[in-house]
Formats: sequence, C-alpha cells, structure tokens
Amino acid sequence: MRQFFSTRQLAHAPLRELHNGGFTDYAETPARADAIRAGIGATEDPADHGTAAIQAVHTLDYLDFLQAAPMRWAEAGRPGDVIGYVWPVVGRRPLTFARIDAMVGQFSFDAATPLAATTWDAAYWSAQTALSALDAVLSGDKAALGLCRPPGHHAGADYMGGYCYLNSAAIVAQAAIDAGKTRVAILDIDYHHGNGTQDIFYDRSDVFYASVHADPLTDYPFYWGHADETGEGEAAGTTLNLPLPQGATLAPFRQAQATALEAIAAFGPDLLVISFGADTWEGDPISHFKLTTADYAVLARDIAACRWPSVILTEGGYAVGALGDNVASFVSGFQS
Ligand code: Q9C
Ligand code: ZN
Repeated sequence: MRQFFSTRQLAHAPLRELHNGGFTDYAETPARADAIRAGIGATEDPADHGTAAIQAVHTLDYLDFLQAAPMRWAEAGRPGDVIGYVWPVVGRRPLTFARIDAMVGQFSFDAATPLAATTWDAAYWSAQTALSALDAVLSGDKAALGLCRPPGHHAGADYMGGYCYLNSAAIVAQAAIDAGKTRVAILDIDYHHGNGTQDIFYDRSDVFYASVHADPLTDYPFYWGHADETGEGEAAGTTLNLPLPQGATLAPFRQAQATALEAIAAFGPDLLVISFGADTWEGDPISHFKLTTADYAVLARDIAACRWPSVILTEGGYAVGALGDNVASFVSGFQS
C-alpha cells in the first residue's frame, strides 16, 4: 500500500493544552508521527495540490485566521501559542473582529487546540498527504494511507478544535466528489466523534458519515455524536452515530463497525474514506476503550472485505510507544 507523509507536518509542536482545568503537556505531539513512520515503514512525500481542495471545504475567513492569528497574538503581546478563552455559545454571527481573543473564539470550539506560527504549514501538508493518498486510489490502487498529523476530524468548515485545524477526511471526500465520484462514505473509527466531519456534510446526501465512538454523554466532544443526530433536510439518514460505553472491547466495537458497514453498503459508495484513530487502544492515556494491537487487523479486514476503494487517514492515538504497531496492524489487515 502506498503511504504518504511530509516532514513539514512535524513543525507544529504546541507545548501545552488546557485539559480538565489545568495546563498539561500537549498530547498531539510530532513524536506521534515519528512513531507511526517507524511502525509502517517508508512513506512517499505528497504532491502539492495547492489550496483549491482546502477551500472547497473551509471558509476563506477561517483559512486567513489560521495563517494570521499567530502574528496577531504576538502583536497583542501574548506569550506562547494562540489559545482562546471565550466562545459565542448562543450562536455565531459573521462579525469581523480585530481583537485576537474574539477571533480565536469565533474560529474554534475548545481550548485544547493551540495555534502557532508553525501550524498552518503542518496542517496544509497533512491535507496534501491525504490528497496524495486519494490520488493513488483514484488512479486504481485499492487502498492508500495518509499519515495525517495534525489530525482533522474535529475541524469544521470555519473552526478548529480537538487538535484539528484542516479536516483532511472532508477535504478528501469533497475532492473525490469534485473528481467525479457521485457517492462517498466516511467511516470514522477514532475514539472521539468526528464532529467537524459530521457538521461539514450534515446536509449533504452525497456523503455518508458513519462513526463508532465513545458516548458523548461521558466523553469529548460531548455536544455532538449522539445517536439521534442523523442528518438534516434531504440528507436525513446519511449520518449514523454509534456511541459505545467506556470500556468497550473488540466484540462490541466490531459489531458497531459492522452496523456502520451495512449502512454504508446500503448507501452504495464509490469510495470510502476511513478516519482511523488508534486512541481506541487499551493503553491510550486520554481515552477509555480496550482494543488490542491485534484487534486493528481484524477491524481492517472487515472493512477491506467490503471492497470499496479506500483512503485511510490517521486521526488520534496518544500512546506513542504503541502507536506505530497499532497503525501497522490496521494497515496489515487491509492488505491481507
Ligand atoms: N478531558 C483526536 O483524537 N481533549 N482529538 C480531551 C478530555 C481533546 C482528541 C480532554 C481530545 C481531542 C483527533
Ligand atoms: Zn480521538
């Protein structure tokens, strides 16, 4: 399987995040990418597809914000990375702010996603990595892997959050549609619900979003990913959320994934995008499922058996010591 990664994705390296009431070491580290590379072997540099595919998903004012905010933060005399402290809960209006603190609240939904001068380039190349994996599949490969770090599935059209800035899965799904695919499915098996991906395609009947994740009543991102969120308007029924309780092992996870695959089969996709997070692993430091390294090969074989051309993109996974083996296990299941 062709695998893509750019070393430019490593420069994004926030130090701290606001976690459960205090600042802690940032969990989404460059070492995660190094660990995955050590596990999966050689990767190819992605091609530069430019910004068109990114702009097909994200708004121009949000993309301007991602690039300019670190400079504005420094101009405001603030130390460290851009991080918000106030959010427009009641409803976001398209107001234009000059003050950085107002801007960051307007374009984010949590305080766990610091933005530095190095972030834009890393997120840009993470998206290019995903687009190169799509190219491989569009040119006939059964599957390809994008090592997407920083991850993407919490980022919406005009907001960052959950360590995510540009939504690579959404960018790939939209690029596939723009390349002539008529129906694209996204299977999200990160521990956390991919609220950004869901939001981007919530009213789109040509993109099916299915997610297996920790019940948002107990786990981040809390406000999205509940079973009664199923899509809106003509897209009603094209979002499927399958929350599981903390402690879930392979058996319930595999059963939920099978439910997702059946729904995707009924939808009839031309292409599958997989948001793969290894934060479902039993030893993950911020998550609470109980999957083993060997379980990822089982899950991947179940998906590969459906025979949809598949673009695999990495999302979370914070047990750095096991991350390479976990991603390698998933890839091996796809190939066997
Ligand atoms: N107390 C991804 O896996 N922090 N993002 C949670 C829980 C944010 C995870 C804090 C977790 C984001 C891509
Ligand atoms: Zn996650």
